[in-house]
Amino acid sequence: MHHGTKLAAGLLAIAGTVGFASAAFAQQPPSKAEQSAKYRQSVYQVIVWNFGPMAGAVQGKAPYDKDAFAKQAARVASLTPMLAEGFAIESPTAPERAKGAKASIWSNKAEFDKLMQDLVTKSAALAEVAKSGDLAKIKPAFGEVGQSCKACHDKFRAE
Ligand code: ASC
Repeated sequence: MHHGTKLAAGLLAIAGTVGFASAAFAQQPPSKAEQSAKYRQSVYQVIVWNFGPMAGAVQGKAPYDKDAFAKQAARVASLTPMLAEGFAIESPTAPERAKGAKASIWSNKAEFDKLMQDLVTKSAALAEVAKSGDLAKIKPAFGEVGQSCKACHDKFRAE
């Protein structure tokens, strides 16, 4: 190989390595807003995972299992107070997602917080009554949680 060619090849290899390294560095860590959105979406996902089977039992589409239902209700009640943290900083959901947080959450935060607190209260009440195994009392308590979900979705969730 010609001396000049060898030098050029070496420089190219170095340039390639530097380019690769800087591309890796250019990969920015997710912003606080992105982390917040991901966090709350994760919590909602775990809530939905546990809420679905309860809905089935209440609607008579699945057998009612007292212990399973009480466990699911307790999980939901422990998760709902975690949601507010995911909305602490302004972070509307990226528009490419099918559903998500509207920007109006942050311009109307007092109303949003009130609806969120209602969910916390109603889900705690459901977890409490679920321990009884008394479906006649569980059904309306479950309905209250569903209404609470819906009230916030109607106002603050983009579809
Ligand atoms: C669900 C679910 C909701 C609520 C809501 C209740 O199972 O995913 O968002 O119930 O539809 O009205």
